[in-house]
Amino acid sequence: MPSLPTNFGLLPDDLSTYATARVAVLPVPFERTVSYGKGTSAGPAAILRASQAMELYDEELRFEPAEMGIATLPPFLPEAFDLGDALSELEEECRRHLAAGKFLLTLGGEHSLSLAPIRAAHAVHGEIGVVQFDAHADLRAEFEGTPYSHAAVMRRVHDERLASLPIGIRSLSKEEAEFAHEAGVPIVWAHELDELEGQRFERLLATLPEHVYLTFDIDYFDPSLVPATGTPEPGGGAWHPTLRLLARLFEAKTVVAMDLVELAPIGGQPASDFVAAKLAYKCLGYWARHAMR
Ligand SMILES: [Mn+2]
Repeated sequence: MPSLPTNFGLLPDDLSTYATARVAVLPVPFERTVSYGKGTSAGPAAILRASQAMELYDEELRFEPAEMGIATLPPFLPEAFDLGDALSELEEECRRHLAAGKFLLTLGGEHSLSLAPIRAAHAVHGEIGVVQFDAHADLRAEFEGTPYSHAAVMRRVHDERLASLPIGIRSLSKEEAEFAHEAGVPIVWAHELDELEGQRFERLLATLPEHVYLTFDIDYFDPSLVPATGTPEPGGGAWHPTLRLLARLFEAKTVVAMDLVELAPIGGQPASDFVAAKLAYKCLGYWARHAMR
């Protein structure tokens, strides 16, 4: 077995030292409430490993995003048994890095963890909106006995009175659909993705505050691109159109932090791991272009 990768992008010391890095990568191999396929706890290590084989030059942006400094933190696993307490531990950890002025990239792990960095970003940056790329609405009041389930994470975000923009949704219950309708959650369904770019996306972005948190569930992508996820759904997003949406999001808004969750690596099929690593690095590049202009 290769040793556990601990450095996103396999960067030299001068680009991966915490004190000077603009970006902090926090691996959170957290898996408590998954419903179907397991394995998201192996997600962060698989993303880090794949990231070490990436080219650091971004041919679209024409610079090396790694030059802004990307420090990878030790994996963080909350200790509390109680899910709410565990999320509080993680929130505290996230808050430290945001307060230190870092752009925080949290690597999951299951989607339930996103509530912690979202709350931390809210505390540190004030009013934020939450952009969610996902196959699932995750708007349940609770699921399998806990309000902190992965299937309820965006309902908790709604409870925090934060504006949200879910993109690529194609799986939800009748109750979630009714809730979204009544609460005015502006869901962009997966079957509408082809018509999203342009005016509709601009109108939706305009409904969000200047500061935005991005939560990216890898099952947003079509399973033909990313089969390695616990609850795959057909009809998801494609690579380049998604990058164009992300580029515009990072250009139009100040994205203060993001997470990438729900990768459940499949042994011998590294393609999904590389999609996740490259997606993270593309987002860091879009962030760098915005932050350094
Ligand atoms: Mn999902």
